[in-house]
Amino acid sequence: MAQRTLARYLTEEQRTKGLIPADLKFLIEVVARACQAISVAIGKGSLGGVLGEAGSDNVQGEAQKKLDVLSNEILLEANEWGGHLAAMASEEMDLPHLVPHRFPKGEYLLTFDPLDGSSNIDVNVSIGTIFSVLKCPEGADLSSPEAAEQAFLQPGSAQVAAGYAVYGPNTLLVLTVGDGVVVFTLDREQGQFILTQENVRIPAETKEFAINMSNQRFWEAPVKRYVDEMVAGKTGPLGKDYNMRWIASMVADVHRIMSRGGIFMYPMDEKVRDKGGKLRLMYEANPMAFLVEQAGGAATTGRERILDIQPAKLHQRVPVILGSKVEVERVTGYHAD
Ligand code: AHM
Ligand code: MG
Repeated sequence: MAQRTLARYLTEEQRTKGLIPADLKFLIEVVARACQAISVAIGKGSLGGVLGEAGSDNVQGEAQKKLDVLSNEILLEANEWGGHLAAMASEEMDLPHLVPHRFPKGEYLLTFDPLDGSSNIDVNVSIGTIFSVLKCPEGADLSSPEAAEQAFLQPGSAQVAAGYAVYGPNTLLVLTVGDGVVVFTLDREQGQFILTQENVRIPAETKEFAINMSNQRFWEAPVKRYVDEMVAGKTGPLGKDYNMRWIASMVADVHRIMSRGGIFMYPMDEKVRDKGGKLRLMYEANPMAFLVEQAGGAATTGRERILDIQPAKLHQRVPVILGSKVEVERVTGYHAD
């Protein structure tokens, strides 16, 4: 059977289900091309002179790597001329990026973490790009970057598409337009993303958890209890042995869960309490929560469904617990106890 490229998949989805208007199709293809360019830059590593520090800090006060900055530029440049976007926002930029006046404006808003897993960039461990697409509200004030922030402050349930690219041994694009989750693999010779998995399902039960155990002493009681119970194994209250994995790239950890189940937690802890959590709502938690729910999993802060949160600011942080439904519901239940 003929290979289904990303373009063909999007065209056929629109034809049969009417879910992907032309502008959204174009947007997803542009983001995918940008991810291809990022994949090429990452693939060159030291030979391309792209590793190491950029010498600057982002709005969150984190040191930027050269590849953080480069990936951000690739996504901005790819997306600003096509007429499909009203504005973009990124982990690496304080304020939204408006489409320059010389280009037409479209009806979508795009947010992204251009290169997630910063601590893994220079050590050749999987990293990724995360993105989320919203509709720009009618009459939104886009007169300045400051004013435009308001247009982005929509709950994750309003997302029309979300996805991530994972740059690992393979480069994959994992996508949802609200009709399940599909996976494309980059064919490096052809320069095309090819559909390699449809109808991704996260098993409801799991024996694998992902959490940064070095934060244990800072966790809240419900998470402490849950991890203690998992570590207690077969003879503990959960009655089974668990395995632990922590890559410290959310994209890679979530992709493992997409592939074989598991639970991922960056919960509230005393170190991050004044910031609201570690991970960012708009371009990390929301797109991942949308994907995970579309694959039959669940995503909460421990106290509420992530997709229900009404954001108060662009760079808002939240606690994140996501993955296999039974386990996410268990630890969310412990928060309610
Ligand atoms: P980043 O956006 O600066 O890369 O930070 C987000 C990353 C996630 O990918 C990952 O889950 C987490 O931070 C790792 O945190 P830690 O370094 O505490 O293990
Ligand atoms: Mg990130």
